[in-house]
Amino acid sequence: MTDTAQEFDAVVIGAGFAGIYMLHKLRQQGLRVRLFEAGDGPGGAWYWNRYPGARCDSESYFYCYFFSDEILQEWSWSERFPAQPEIERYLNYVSDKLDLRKDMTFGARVTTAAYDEQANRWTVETSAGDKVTARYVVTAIGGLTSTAANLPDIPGVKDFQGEWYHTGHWPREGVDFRGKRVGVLGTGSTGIQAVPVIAETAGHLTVFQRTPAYIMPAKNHPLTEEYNAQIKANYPEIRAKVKTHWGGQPYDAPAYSFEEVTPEQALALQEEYWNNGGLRVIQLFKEGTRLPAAREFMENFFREKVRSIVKDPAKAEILEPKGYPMGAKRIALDTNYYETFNLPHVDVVDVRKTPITRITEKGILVGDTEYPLDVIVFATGYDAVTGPFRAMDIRGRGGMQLRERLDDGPRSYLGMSFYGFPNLLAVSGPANPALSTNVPASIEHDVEWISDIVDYAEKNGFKTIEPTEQAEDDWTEETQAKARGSVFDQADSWQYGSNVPGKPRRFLIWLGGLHTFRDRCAEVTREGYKGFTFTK
Ligand code: NA7
Repeated sequence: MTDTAQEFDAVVIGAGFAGIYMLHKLRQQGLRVRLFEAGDGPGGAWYWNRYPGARCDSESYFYCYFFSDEILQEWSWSERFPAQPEIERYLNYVSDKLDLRKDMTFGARVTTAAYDEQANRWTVETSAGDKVTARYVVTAIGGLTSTAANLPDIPGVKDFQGEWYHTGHWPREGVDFRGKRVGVLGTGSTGIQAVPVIAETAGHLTVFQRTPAYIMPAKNHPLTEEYNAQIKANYPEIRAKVKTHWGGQPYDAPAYSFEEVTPEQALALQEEYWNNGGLRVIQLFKEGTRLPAAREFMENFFREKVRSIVKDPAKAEILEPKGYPMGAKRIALDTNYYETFNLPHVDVVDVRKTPITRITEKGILVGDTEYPLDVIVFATGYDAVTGPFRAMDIRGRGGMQLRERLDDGPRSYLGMSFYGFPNLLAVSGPANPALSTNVPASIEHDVEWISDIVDYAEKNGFKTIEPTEQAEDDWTEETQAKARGSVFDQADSWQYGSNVPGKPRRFLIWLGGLHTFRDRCAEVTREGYKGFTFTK
C-alpha cells in the first residue's frame, strides 16, 4: 500500500505499453510519479489476455517501442506474430531496463480519482487501499480492457454448474481442457485464436457463432537471427515509415488500383497476399475497401477459401463470411482456424439462425437443443474504449462525473483530454485513432504529446491544463462525422459500441489516420495549444 499522506506530481493509471512509457517520460521531466496497476506485473492487455492462442495481429518488428535505439537493438523477437507470453516478457524487460518498477504499485486497481478545485490536486484511491494526491492524472488504461470485459446478458449464466471463463480474465495457472466438453461463445479475433488451441486437448468443442468473421491466415513463423539482424539495421527507415503511415505500420502504399488490373491479375495478387499472411489485405488495392467492386471481389475470394479448406459443406456454409461488407468489423488473423473444423470432435453452431435461448445448469440451449458442456469460454469481447473509463469514479470540477459525460458515447479533445477535468490526460482515450492503428505507435505519439503539454505548463508556471468545451464538442462531432458513411456504418461492432446492449451507437475511434492525427496535434501545439485553456 502507498502511504496515505504521499503527494505526487503525477499519477499514471495502468502498466501496459502506454503507462510504462508515460511513467518513464514524466519521470525524465523531473516529476514525482506513482503508477497504479491492477495486475501483479506490467503488461496491461498483455497481462490479462492469457487465453490459449493469445497472439498479436501486428508483426513483432513494429509492434514495439521506437523511442529507444538501445531497446530496439537489444531486444529480439522470436516469432513474426508474437504470442502473449513474449509480449509480457518484453514489457517486463522494458520496465526493468528503465528501472520503472520502484514507482509502480501492482495489485491496485484505481477506483476513484477526484479533483479538488481549491487545492488543484487530484485524490486517487485504489482497491488496495492506496490514497494519494497528485497535480496530474494520466490514464493509460487501454480501450479493450479486462475491467470492461463484455459478459453477454444471456439468461441463466449464473445457473451454469460447470466452469466458465472470459478470455480477458484468463487464470494465470491456465485451464485444463483435457477430455472436457467445451463451448466457445464468440468468433471475433479472440475466439478465432483460441479455438484451434482449445481443440488440441478438448474432448469435444462446440463453437457458437453469431457472425462469421473475414479471416486472413497469419502464416506465423519463427524469426531467424539473420532476419532480426536485417530488421535491426533497418530500424531508422522502419521508424520513418511508421511515423508517416495511415495506420502506423511500416508498409508501402498499395501499388495497384483494382480498376487498373485484370481479374486474373487481381486474383494472383490476392493469392499472393493470402500466402504471405497478415492483415495487409485491406491495403491490397489503392481503393482499400471503399470501392464496392473491389470489396466484393475480395469477399468472394474469402468465401471460396473457406469452401476449399472446410470439408463439410454444412460447416463451411456457416463459417463463410457474409451478411455484412468486409472491413465493417475487424478482420481476424488465424492459425488453423478453418482447418480445426475438419476435426471430428469440433462443431460449429449458427446462433444467428437459431439464437441462444438460455444457459442452463448443464450447458447452452439453442432453440430447444441443449449442448451439454463442462466449460464455457466467453470470447465475447469488450465494452470498448468508454467502458474502462466508466468503470472508475472520476470526478472533475464541481463534482462533474466523467462516467456521465461518456453516457452518450465518446467525448474528448484529441482523445487525450476532457472539458471539466483539469490536468486529467488520457493516452489513447475515447475518440482517439489508436485502435484503428498499430497501437504502440499511437501510444508513443500520445505519450510524447502529453509529456510536451505537461512540460509547457510546468515551464510557464500554469497550474491547470483543460480543453475548452467548444474544442471538445467539435472533436467529438468530427469523430462521428468521420465514421458516417464509412464501411463501419454497415455492421454492429465494438468500434461502434453496438456490441453491448444499451450502449449508444456512437463511433469510438477517430478515423482520420495516425499520420493526419500527428499533424493535427502538432498544429495544436504550434498554435499555442489551440483549444486548451491554462490557468496560472
Ligand atoms: P469482438 O471482436 O467484439 O468479438 C466478440 C465475439 O463475441 C463476436 O463474435 C460476437 O458476435 C460474439 N458475441 C458477443 N455477444 C454475444 C452474444 N450475446 N451471443 C452470441 N455471440 C456474442 O471481441 P474479441 O475479444 O474477439 O476482439 C476484440 C478486439 O481485441 C479485436 O478486434 C482486436 O483489436 C483485439 P457478433 O459479431 O457481435 O455477432
